[in-house]
Parts: sequence; structure tokens; C-alpha cells
Amino acid sequence: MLFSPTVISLVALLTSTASRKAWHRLTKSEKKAYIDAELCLMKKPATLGLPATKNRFEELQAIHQIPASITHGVGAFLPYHRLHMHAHERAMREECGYKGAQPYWDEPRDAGRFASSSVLDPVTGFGGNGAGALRCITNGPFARFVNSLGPGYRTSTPHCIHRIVNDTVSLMSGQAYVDECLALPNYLSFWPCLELAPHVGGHGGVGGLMTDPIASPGDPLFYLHHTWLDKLFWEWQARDLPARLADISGPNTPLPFGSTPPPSDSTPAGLPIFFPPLDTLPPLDSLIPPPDAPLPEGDPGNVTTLSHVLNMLGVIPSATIRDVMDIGGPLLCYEYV
Ligand SMILES: *[C@@H]1O[C@H](CO)[C@@H](O)[C@H](O)[C@H]1NC(C)=O
Ligand SMILES: *[C@@H]1O[C@H](CO)[C@@H](O)[C@H](O)[C@H]1NC(C)=O
Ligand SMILES: [Cu+2]
Repeated sequence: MLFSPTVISLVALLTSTASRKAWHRLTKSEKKAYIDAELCLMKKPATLGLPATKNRFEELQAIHQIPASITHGVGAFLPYHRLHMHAHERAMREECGYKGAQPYWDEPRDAGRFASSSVLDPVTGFGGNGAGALRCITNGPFARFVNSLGPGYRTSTPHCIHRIVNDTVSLMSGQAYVDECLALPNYLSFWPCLELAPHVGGHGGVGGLMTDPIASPGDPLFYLHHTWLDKLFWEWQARDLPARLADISGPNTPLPFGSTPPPSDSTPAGLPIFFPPLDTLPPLDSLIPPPDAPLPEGDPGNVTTLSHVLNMLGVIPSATIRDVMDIGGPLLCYEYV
């Protein structure tokens, strides 16, 4: 036989467009299939030798933790996280038998009321808020998970998934903030706008592990949040195609740790910015990049270009920003519905 059924279904898997839907629109059994695939990644042993990683879920966390100093506050922020979401979706589908696509959290629906979001449902969702001194989550499918990476760049402090929901900070995931960003004319103004309010709204609104700028993929909600941001990136791109398949810019190297960013026109006009309270952040010294933190690859200068390499540390093959600018392109092949 020329093509076995396995080969044929593999080809179908590789060539069909994955339709990414909002979490609240999934059926109960679709939600369960996604959660089961996440639990499967958490049980699958790590094989890549990345520091402290015990399972496949943590390998996906490590590809965020290790290069975090060159993937935030830089032009590569959105393309990097786009490929990271794809890596997670791909691992679920190819290694854990998941048939669906990566869902996203439709955060404007829940802005200011994350605490009662269906995403935090203890039975059909990701479990609720944290409790007790360590703010560990106490219910839902991930309540017993012990995470090896973090806080920050540390790899020596196993911990629970912890949350400190803050529905003042979650207001920044609201539609008014989103609309301010989507109206901006170029990537250089759009990206910092999205990285500030909607990005911080989801991270700081959930709180705890999610406010850790380095190790936050230890909370599975990270993937729903960043897939929503990716959807917004695509919505912005789709307003001016094909031009915005090539619009990339921004610095390659972030400002030194602790420095104040220059005043920017990308702060939403008239909308307040809320940061999570300082005492809910990881220890500040855990957020200082180690001396051997990776450096940008693929760009000759200090400006992010299409040739910039997004290094996936072997979890999936690395790619360039050019490869991920079109979500319908041969590498990614998904859509938002
Ligand atoms: C939520 O965050 C805001 C902004 O930092 C802060 O003023 C407020 O005290 C926080 N609320 C809770 C319940 O921690
Ligand atoms: C790139 O920018 C960073 C941060 O501003 C600076 O420290 C570094 O010297 C710059 N490198 C080059 C090659 O200009
Ligand atoms: Cu990130």
C-alpha cells in the first residue's frame, strides 16, 4: 500500500487550516479535549536537556523563560509569541492527540470581571483564584501541578500554580484599550500599545504566576491570553494587507533592566494604566537576566527585521519573523473564527 491511513491523516493534519476559537464558544467536550492535552504535555517527560525541565509542558515554558530578555520590550515581541503559541498548539496536536486548535480568551468580555470568567471555572475551565499564603490554586485540573521553572529566571524553586486575580488590572483587557491599539498606523506604534495595556491586563488581571514576566507560561492560562493577543496582532495586520505582512520594526535589544522607557505616543490617550501591586510580583532579583542570556540572531543591527530568528531551542524548529507574519502561510496555517 502506497499511503497508509496514518500517512494520509498526517498529511490532512499538516495541510488543513486550524480554526482557533474563543474558549467560551467551545463545547464542554472541546474544552475537556484541550485540558486533557495540556495534562498530557505535563506528564510527557522532557527530553531536550533544558535546565530544570521535567516535562514537555515545562520545555514549552523554558523557550519563553530562557530568551525572555530579548523577546519583551522589543520588536520581536509579537512574532516571537506567535510562534510560541504555534509550538504549544503543535505539541498538543502532534504529541497528545489533540484534534482542535489553540483556543483564545476573549478578554474584553471578561475585563473587570475575570473572577467570574468561564475561563476560571473549576469544572470546565482552568480552576479559579489562588488561596492561602502562597496563593496556590485549589481546584480545577491543574491544582496539583508542581512547576519547576521560575520565579523569573530561577530554576531551583518548585512551586504551585498561583493566582491573585485583580479586576482593576483586568480592566486593561477591555475593548476601549484594544481599539486604541488597533487604530495605530504602523507596527512601531502598535506593538508597544498592545504590549502595555491589553498584555498587562491579562497577565496582571490573573496575577500570581501570570504576572511573572519570565516564567508565566507555567500557568496554562498563558496560552489563552497570548493567543488572544496574537488574534489582535492579526486583526491589526488584516486591516492593511498585504502591506502589514512586511511591517516589522522596533529595537532588537530592550532597554537595560530597571531603566525608564522613553515617553511614547502608544500609551492609550485618556485611559488609565494599572500595574499589579509590587508585592504581588516575583522577587525583583529573579527578573535580572543571567549573564549567559541569549542575544538576538539574524539581524545585523539594532532594528528588528524580517530576517530576525525566533529560536525555539529545539522544541520545534526555529523560524524567522518572515515565516510567521502570515498566519495563513505554509508554516502556521491557522485562522481566527
Ligand atoms: C489591584 O491592583 C490595583 C492596582 O495596582 C491596586 O491598587 C489594588 O489594591 C489591587 N487590588 C487587590 C485586591 O489587590
Ligand atoms: C543596541 O542597543 C542597545 C540598547 O540601547 C545598546 O546597548 C547597544 O550598544 C546597541 N548596539 C548597537 C550595535 O548599536
Ligand atoms: Cu512573554
